[in-house]
Amino acid sequence: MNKLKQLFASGVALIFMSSAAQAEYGLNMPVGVTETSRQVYDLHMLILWVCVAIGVVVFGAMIYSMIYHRKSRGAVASHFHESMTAELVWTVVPFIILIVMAIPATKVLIDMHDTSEADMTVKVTGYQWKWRYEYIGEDVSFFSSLDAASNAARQVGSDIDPATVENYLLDVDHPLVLPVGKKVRILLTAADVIHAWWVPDFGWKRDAIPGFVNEAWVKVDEPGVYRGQCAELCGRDHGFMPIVVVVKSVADYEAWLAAQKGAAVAAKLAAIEDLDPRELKQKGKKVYRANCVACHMKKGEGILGVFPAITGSAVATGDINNHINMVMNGKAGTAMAGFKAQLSDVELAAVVTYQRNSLGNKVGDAVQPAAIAALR
Ligand code: HEC
Ligand SMILES: [Cu+2]
Repeated sequence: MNKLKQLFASGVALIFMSSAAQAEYGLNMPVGVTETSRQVYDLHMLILWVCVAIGVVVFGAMIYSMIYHRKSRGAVASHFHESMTAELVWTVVPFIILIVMAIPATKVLIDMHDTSEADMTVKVTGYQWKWRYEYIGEDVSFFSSLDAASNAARQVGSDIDPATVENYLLDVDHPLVLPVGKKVRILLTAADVIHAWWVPDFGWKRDAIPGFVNEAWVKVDEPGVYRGQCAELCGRDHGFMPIVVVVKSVADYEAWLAAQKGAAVAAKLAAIEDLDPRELKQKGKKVYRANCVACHMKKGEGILGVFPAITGSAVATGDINNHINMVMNGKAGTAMAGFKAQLSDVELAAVVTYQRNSLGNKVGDAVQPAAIAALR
């Protein structure tokens, strides 16, 4: 009994004390920032009130009967077996109610799925555990991972208090950027397991399934920052692949897009240049922290029996070509995915060099971005 009381008390405390967290929770669903999300909200309210009306009628009749026709008052149950009228009424009335609800619901669903006449298309691919955004026809694409501050605070044994991290677990390094007021068609797929792309303010959620392409669209009315998360249990770090969409004015969006294209060209140029091994190692550490620690762990110790250690690994201290091949192409049938598509030439060269000369390894060699480019 005492245990139960304790449990109840802590539950109540949770509800009332965490006022900061509470501010995020409303009782109702959010109205959102798109026409679709408003339609969904209106539909939700309509159905809610239909349910309330049905509830009032049904429970009203029940409670009335229980009070005024109870046995102690001498009430005798009436018998109306096989009453044609009753059968008709309780078949036809719910049927009509269902039709009345289905008409607006179908209309909203059709609107939601109508991706025609879009102004632009973005392809979204789910990875364990990050998102990739490709601006179709623009030659701009990038990965979007959990931001460094959240990532550091979430590690086991980290001495950073998550409460001090702004937008903890809800921030990314590279947000999806969209123009305001444009209809954006979104194509969804995944590269490993099933993920789901969900931004509550947009009013929909869609699965990202390997081998399939799902479609959706969004047209945001207000510039702003909208946050969401992967909504499909997709493995160990499922809770660490947030979504951030930054909606900008059309002019700001165009400027951003142009800057991205410039950065892509700069990255290609950088890949031609040879880098100092020290610089490679420094860059490699960042790449490792962002892409490899989840499995191989911060100090390269791995997880015994699950993910091999990098420290002293035969691959990371052996033939460099073998090592490069492992990182670029992964190993089929294991959790070691190929990073060829995810990382640039510089990043791949950096992370391989880092693994060979850090995390307890001291091979002393390095690989240059140009060598990686030649292997593509
Ligand atoms: C999702 C988990 C996961 C992530 C993330 C991951 N790896 Fe691996 N890695 C594995 C597994 C599992 C193996 C063992 C594959 C096998 O069975 O040979 C492996 C093996 C390796 C090996 C060979 C180690 C050995 O001695 O067998 C290297 C090198 C390596 N990974 C590098 C990387 C790099 C570099 C990154 C980041 C860019 C990375 N890995 C990210 C799971 C992962
Ligand atoms: Cu996911």
